[in-house]
Amino acid sequence: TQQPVNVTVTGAAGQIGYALLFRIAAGHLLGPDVPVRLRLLEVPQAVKAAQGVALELDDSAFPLLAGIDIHDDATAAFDGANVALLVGARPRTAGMERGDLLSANGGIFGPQGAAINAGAADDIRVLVVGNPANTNAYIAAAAAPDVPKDRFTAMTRLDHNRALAQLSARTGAPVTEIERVTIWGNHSATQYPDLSHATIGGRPALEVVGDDAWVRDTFIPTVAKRGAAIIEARGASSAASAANAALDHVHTWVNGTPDGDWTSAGVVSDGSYGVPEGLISSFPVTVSGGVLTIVPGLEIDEFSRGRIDASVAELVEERDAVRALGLV
Ligand code: NAX
Repeated sequence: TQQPVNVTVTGAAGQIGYALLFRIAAGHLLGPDVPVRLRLLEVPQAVKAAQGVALELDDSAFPLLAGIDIHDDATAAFDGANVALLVGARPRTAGMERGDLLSANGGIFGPQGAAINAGAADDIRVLVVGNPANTNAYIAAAAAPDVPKDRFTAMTRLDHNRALAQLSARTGAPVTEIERVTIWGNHSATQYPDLSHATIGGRPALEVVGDDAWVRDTFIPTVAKRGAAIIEARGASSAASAANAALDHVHTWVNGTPDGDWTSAGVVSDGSYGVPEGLISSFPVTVSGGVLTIVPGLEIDEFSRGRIDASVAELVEERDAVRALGLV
């Protein structure tokens, strides 16, 4: 029988944590044959709530769940971790300046990166969900000099899935027929959901849609502002869909992308598509043998160029701000 895979989840007592942990334990992260040991990291004041979640995990009698440890110390929580889902973050509160937000998160993701560097397993894969996700991943990677940079990723899979869903609703095509949708840039309102390479049943998606104005004026803003629409409707931010996207991200990272298709993920830039090297930006990526590769050589038209550049400019600003604050 296989050794359990150690999965560390931060922010375990939060709302995404509550939607995520039960599905990990049910095998939706790594598959139905892989036992998992959950390592929950929380701030001290939320440890009791995390213990409550652990009681419910116990009560689910998941056959694949090999154990649960609860920590308020990052070094212990990441020791031996194979997969790390960094969900807990400092949210922006009213009146908070960007510098304060980045500083507060630097104080979380710097030490967590250092703890990953110190003790995670050699095959560690890190997904940052907590916002600002791209820059938090950048900070964590910078604090982990001994871990290959390509093991740090930021989540744009929720945006990718939202794009699939919007395109499916518009065209009536099932999501399974839609391929090669891309989210570029930052996981923020500046992101660029790009249909210019997408296909539906093998046909160019833009041809099937046949309405550039819809793409520009409805599709792109609907995907980019979906988070706000969920808050407006639900009175709380996306949780189950975010958890689902985190599972999809890691599942794809481990199991690969289907032939001919790709996914979207925030990965360290190699300078492709004019994105400055080292930034964690969303790209179209394929996965084979557990390795993420930015899809090379796509043609970028003028509209796409402007949208990618605008989102990447925001990432550059965030990077410069965390540098100026001495966080990296
Ligand atoms: P919650 O506020 O419900 O939960 C966050 C949890 O993190 C809390 O229990 C808190 O105690 C914990 N936490 C804070 N600092 C911590 C630390 N240093 N170590 C360990 N735990 C810590 O937020 P939730 O709705 O679960 O969202 C979590 C994060 O995901 C937020 O930053 C949110 O903005 C981000 N999201 C990112 C998405 C993405 O697509 N990348 C989409 C969903 C979500 O908005």
